[in-house]
Amino acid sequence: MKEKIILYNGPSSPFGRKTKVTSLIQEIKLDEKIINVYEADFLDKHNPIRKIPTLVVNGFCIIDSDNICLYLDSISKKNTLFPKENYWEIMSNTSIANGLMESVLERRMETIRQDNEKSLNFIKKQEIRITRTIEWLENNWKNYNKNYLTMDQVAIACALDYTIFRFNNNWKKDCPKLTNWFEDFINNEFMKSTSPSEK
Ligand SMILES: N[C@@H](CCC(=O)N[C@@H](CS)C(=O)NCC(=O)O)C(=O)O
Repeated sequence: MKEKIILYNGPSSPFGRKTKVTSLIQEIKLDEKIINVYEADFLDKHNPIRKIPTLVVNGFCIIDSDNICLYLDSISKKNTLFPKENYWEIMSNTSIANGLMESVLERRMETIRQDNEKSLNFIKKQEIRITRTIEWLENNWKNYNKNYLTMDQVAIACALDYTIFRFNNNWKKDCPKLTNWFEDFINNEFMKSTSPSEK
């Protein structure tokens, strides 16, 4: 049976972008619906956590960007983004990128709270984690094979671009290896066509 795949996504979610990019690289056709997750009551019946991305395949729901990427990869005929060789390194680096996305998102959500609800300590904590994580990526950088895409590269690029979108690009001046790689990687069509936007 041909799968009917719906991807509920947002205009700027880095987690959602990771899944959309995976579908483009793995040439999986899906119906992407850009929604406002904060008003998406209908999503609760599929995903009680009510987060994007959420994937619905013939009515069956797949939650969490990592699971969605694994699923899309598993039904593709293209080279896997999760090769057995280096599998755990790829998974671990992907989790580091996810953590960076999470910190940038948490920081952003806190900064837009009203002044009497905002915690400057919390914002500071996220900023320290963001800086430490990007520094770690620079210090542990390995040269990726340009001709073999892996999931961690997609996740790191989405996380860094989201950092620029919601925080700043100060990291570029201190991270030459990461910057060189990133500037090249974002020129891929699957990155250009999925840039985050406000709406
Ligand atoms: N671990 C989840 C995180 C997804 C996530 O945090 N999504 C955010 C948007 S970027 C969301 O839906 N937030 C809605 C909310 O917190 O109410 C994943 O990897 O899919």
